[in-house]
Amino acid sequence: MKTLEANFDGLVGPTHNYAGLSFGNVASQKNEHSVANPKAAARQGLRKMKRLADLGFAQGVLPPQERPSIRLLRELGFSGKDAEAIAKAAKEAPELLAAASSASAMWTANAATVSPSADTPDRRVHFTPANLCSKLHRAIEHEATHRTLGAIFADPSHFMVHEALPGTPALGDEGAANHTRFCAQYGARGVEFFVYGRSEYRHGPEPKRFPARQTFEASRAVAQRHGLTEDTVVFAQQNPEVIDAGVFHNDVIAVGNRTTLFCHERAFVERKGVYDELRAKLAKHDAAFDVIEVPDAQVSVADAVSSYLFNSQLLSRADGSQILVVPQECRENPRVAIYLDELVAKPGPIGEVLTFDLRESMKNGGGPACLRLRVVLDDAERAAVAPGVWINDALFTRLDAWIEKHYRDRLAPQDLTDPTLLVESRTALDELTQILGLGSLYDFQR
Ligand code: SUG
Repeated sequence: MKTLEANFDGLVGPTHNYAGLSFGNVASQKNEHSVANPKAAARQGLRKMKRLADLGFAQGVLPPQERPSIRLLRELGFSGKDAEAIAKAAKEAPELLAAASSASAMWTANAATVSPSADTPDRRVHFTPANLCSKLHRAIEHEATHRTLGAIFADPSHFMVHEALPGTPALGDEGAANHTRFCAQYGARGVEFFVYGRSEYRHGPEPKRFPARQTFEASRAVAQRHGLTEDTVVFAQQNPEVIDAGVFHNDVIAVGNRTTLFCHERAFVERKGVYDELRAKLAKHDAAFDVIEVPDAQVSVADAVSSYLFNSQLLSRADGSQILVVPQECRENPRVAIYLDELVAKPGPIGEVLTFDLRESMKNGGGPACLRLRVVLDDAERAAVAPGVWINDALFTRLDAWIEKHYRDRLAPQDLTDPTLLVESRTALDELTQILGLGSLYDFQR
């Protein structure tokens, strides 16, 4: 039996735009009102998927959500026909129309937290969709995410898709962006590492400028639901100072895979204690643990935030060596570029760096790691996944043609007021569910 890590990337939706919706996410705020290119965004993401599939990694795709969300507009009191609701929102509250139109479900690291069957008591893969309750445009994702995951991971003998946690500040949950699993082999029992930004009830340090989106209470609840035992979990607090510097998710400052944690030295509160606990718990499962800690003197937190060095994917090749998948911005920052050259030159677990142009997503604060949800699967589980979502040559070609046919190459903030965008988006998504073989997934199809 071969157990491996599959990556499910979000396909960028037709309404990809820059609306400055994410306070605390430096890129999102900096690029507010700039003109987006949804076609290029979707292509960039699809090319990453194709390249990784070509290299032999198990690569799946998760479909975009329906946007603009007419459901949200109606909940907010904009009534009438679809076009009327859009027109009213455009006039009275353009910021709410922007929230209803965001393509943010592309960042599937925030779709859910996933625990592999090797860690869970019922030997099923557990998913908890993230409530994303700290931002309105993201808080509307989890219901559709639940439906999508339910359609792809449908077999109840292998998969358990929970409901999201209640969407309230005490239980703010941002999914896998704040969760990492360490293990000797993917199929062996591992240690799941939950990183939170603040605690609602236990007094502790908190950021002063930007919000901490993930709470300890949410992380603990997810671990509890998935049935993870004490020796399988480690909770750690993110350094509030780095949240205030723009690290709105832990995956902007740390990434882990198998027995390696690659992180900035300022990532965590009481870092030594965190590393020691991870090492001790992994040792109980006969697994080693290595930390590659990047010193502030070499790469500052500001450099990490602008280059997204740590929003990289750390992937294990069949021979056990690891490759680091980084955005092009890492090559454009001289200090980060030098660091990466030195990293691969010296002996250690990371032997190669692969660079991708993901500029459209990056301008909203979404790098390679944001775009993917990791799901560890054994042979039987892999066989139980809806077959149409795996990226191969044929699916790549179909999706590429689908993007070409349906996507605009320019979307400015004012374009969100155009009611034909809804019609275009629905037409595209209707065709997509046929391509992916997922049945009627969207509200408008039901
Ligand atoms: O939640 N950006 C997303 C980026 C998510 C990145 N994900 C991870 N780090 N895993 C966010 O802040 C910006 C949308 C806008 O401003 O139009 C946005 O939602």
